[in-house]
Amino acid sequence: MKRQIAVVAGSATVLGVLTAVASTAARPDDDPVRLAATPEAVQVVGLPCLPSSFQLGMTNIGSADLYADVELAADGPVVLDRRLVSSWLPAWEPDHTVNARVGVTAPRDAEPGSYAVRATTHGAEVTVPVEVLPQPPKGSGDDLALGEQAVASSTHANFDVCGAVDGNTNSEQWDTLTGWNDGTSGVFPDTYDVALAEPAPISRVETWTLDSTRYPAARYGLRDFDVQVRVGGAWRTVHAVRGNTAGRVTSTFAPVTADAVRIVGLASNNRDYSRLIEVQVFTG
Ligand SMILES: [Ca+2]
Repeated sequence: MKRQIAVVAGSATVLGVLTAVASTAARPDDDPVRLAATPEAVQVVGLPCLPSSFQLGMTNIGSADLYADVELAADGPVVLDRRLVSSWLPAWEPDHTVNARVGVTAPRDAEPGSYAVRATTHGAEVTVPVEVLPQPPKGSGDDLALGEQAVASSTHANFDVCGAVDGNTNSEQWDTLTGWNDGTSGVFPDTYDVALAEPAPISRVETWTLDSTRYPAARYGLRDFDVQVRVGGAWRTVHAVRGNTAGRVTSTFAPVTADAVRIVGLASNNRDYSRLIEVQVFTG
């Protein structure tokens, strides 16, 4: 006991000392919780709609049920969507891992580099390396919508509103959260907005609706929709698409300086949902 007190004596506060001593006294040294992360390392880009995550795995390898509090901390510019994961961990046999999703983001001005997330509980710790990647180019010929903040009138529970700005246009991967599906079956219009990082003289929008082998656009894609741009806070239609059966629709128009783009879904070919696999915005 003397040695334990000596170890924590360097703590900055009296509260810290009391907490440390209390927890040391209450728990055995060999706390039977094991922590793991899947994947073991994470990459993140400092854009609002390119979220990363890992699954925190908590395993009780002991013979008694327990309640675990796992504290999470990130260094550098890395931001976590939770600081604490609490879970009841029954002493299942064989050992059973309980997983909790931890969202990882970085601000737009984050310095690219190597950082880490640490998850700790009594007697166990796991470190998750986090690589903050450089920003993708957003110049002429680049997709200005990539990773930017998307907002929709509604989003089906099985989808992520960011799926249609994640850079993936492959409809065959529709079920991997790379598409957006509205949440109001049979009710139109639906809107999907992307806010650009800054106003830009845009002249082309590529709208990718669902078009896979199993779900062809002619049966499941957006049939009627308006492409709009936001100028001075007002939405302006730059292309009215009607009777579409293609997976990709290119809208070109005279350059207009706008700070957001909206797809207004008016009807789909099977009359239930608006579905987008990607929305891309270009200045040229
Ligand atoms: Ca996508």
